[in-house]
Amino acid sequence: MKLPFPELSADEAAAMIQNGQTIGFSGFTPAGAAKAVPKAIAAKAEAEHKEGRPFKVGVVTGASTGDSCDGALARANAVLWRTPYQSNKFLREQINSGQTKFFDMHLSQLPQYVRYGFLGHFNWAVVEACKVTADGEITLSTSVGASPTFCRVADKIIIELNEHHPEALHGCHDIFEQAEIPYRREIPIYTVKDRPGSPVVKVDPSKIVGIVRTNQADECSPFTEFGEMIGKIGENVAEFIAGECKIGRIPKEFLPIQSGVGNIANALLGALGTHPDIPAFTMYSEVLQDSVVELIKSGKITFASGTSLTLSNGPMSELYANLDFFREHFVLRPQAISNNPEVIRRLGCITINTAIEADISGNINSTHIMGKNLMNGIGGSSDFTRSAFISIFACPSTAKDGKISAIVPLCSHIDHTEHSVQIIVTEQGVADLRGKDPHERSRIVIENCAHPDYRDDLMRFCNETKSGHTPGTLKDAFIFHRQFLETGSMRNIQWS
Ligand code: 0RQ
Repeated sequence: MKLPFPELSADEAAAMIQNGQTIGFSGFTPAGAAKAVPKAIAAKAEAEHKEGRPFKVGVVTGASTGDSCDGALARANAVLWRTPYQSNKFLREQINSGQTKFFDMHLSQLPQYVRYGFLGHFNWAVVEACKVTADGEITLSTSVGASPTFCRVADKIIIELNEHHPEALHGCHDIFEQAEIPYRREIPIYTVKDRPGSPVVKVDPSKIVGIVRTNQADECSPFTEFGEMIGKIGENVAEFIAGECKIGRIPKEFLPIQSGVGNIANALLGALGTHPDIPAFTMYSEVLQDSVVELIKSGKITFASGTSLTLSNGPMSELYANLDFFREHFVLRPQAISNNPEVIRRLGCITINTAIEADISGNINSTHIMGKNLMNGIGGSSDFTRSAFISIFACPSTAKDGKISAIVPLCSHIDHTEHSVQIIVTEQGVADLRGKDPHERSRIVIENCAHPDYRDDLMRFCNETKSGHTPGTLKDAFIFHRQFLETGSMRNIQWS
């Protein structure tokens, strides 16, 4: 159908964007991320830089994006500032070398920051869609993220109309935006399936300055086969949850699961799906990864609510080929709703996220390496953890061929404090921290989760002093990290 909006090439769209402007791009992970326009903006930046002119833009998205957005823009040195999350190698280098300003944010809060002007003026919203109507009804593609908010606040909207995504995705989204503060009521979601919103983002059509037609799959990589270590972590998480059901601490109806991003999270969900004592379950999560498709097919997941379908090509093709079946089993919501603490607390979610390191008090570092360099960002992990019914963090007990202990005296950066973290799981076992004081916690974490190579040194740290509410001393709190930075290994701590 002929639309009343100008058809633009990606280069024509990029030509309208000026140095220093702020752009809200669609995308939550590579799912539904804008692809053609950011690539063209990167090419424009390179051309401008060649001419000796400055060109950088503020880049805001739902979460991370694909290589055509974060990768291309970072390689072109075109990112002035970036929030709320990223996972791109090139952008990470730019951030850690100080060339790009990045601030880490809770994903549920981003839309409100944008809506109330905390991040300044938004010139552009560039959003991927599978359908748009003349009166400004946009059916998004594989993610919702913060796109409704970008469209609401931005001066102008460019739509990447991606034919790769079927128009039949219409009806798979539930776009609910809260009323203005202070006139808000509760969010009317009482079960994971509830849909208080609309299937489309409604915008003033006069703001749509052009349509860029594309035909490109999301840039989501398939997961690698996971090894014995991750398999064991999955088993430990599943056994723990099954045990909680048996004791009756999880109600017999079971509770919605949230699971984080990456290989480990994908594998953990798979382990829950195959455990004989865990009943069929629902998800109230943000990222729906490959294992969700398999588990919906097998009937182990009965319904999944998220903000993105982060699927590699195989599972995505399967979902599209059987959309009539799958549409009954999932919904995509704005990240302000998928990650909303009010709903997470009400539904009683069991949350499972991945840690970079955990300390003996139960604090978690999800974002920074050796207290300095950013890995990805906090993402939605805290939105879920802080409001969870049961909050779980999982990771291997060591990293970098065993030279790093993931269990340390004190985390080198803290994203989730001991107050929010209930359960820590490694391949070694499970530390249940509920109702324990700091001295008890430290012993449980060391005995159940630390790798045997590191237990004696961790225990020595605890035994340095018995006084005070927490074990150990400030003097040696970073002795593991200091030794790694000096020698390349945390093994056999040289106590001074
Ligand atoms: O390094 O890439 O050089 O090999 O960190 O670690 O073990 O591959 O784990 O891919 O599952 O990611 C926490 C980063 C885990 C992720 C994190 C090194 C390790 C490797 C990656 P290499 P793995 P994963 C909601 C949930 C925050 C956001 C979140 C994350 C690399 O899960 O970003 O939870 N979470 N969102 O070698 C030094 C240590 C290390 C270490 C691991 N202790 N010291 N390096 N590594 N532990 C979803 C969203 O919000 C979108």
